[in-house]
Amino acid sequence: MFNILTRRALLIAACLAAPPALAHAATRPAIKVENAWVRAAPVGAAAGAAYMTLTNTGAVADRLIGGASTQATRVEVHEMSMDGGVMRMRPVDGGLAIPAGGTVALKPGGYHIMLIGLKGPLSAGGKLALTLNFEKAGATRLTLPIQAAPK
Ligand SMILES: [Cu+2]
Repeated sequence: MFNILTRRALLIAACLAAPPALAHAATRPAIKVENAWVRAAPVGAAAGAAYMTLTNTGAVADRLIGGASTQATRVEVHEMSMDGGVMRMRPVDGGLAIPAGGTVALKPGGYHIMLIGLKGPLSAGGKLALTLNFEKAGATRLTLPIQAAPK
């Protein structure tokens, strides 16, 4: 009798422990970064751009709100758009939304990470350390290959 009760108590304890763990996982977005690269920039270039594919594998929407790099003064999330027949770029207002389960591509001619105030050239074959800041997922540290053209 004592044994059965103990076993039941252990089962109940195991069941009670499970839901909070699941709930915690569901409220945290998880961002997967793929195909990340930085476009090579020559000596004297003021700015550079980084591209990648971001997938939110979590159940909650998130936003890419900015970043940082030791190789640039400022890191911003930009978008390209046509303005009176002229291609312009500007910071994305309020950050780049990444819906739960969604994928957002940052690519030439569209969204990109702008590296402003380069502290040196971005040489093809080299690497760039970049931290991306997400509103909910927090900071993600990346090391991106520097390339002359898309993979
Ligand atoms: Cu830009």
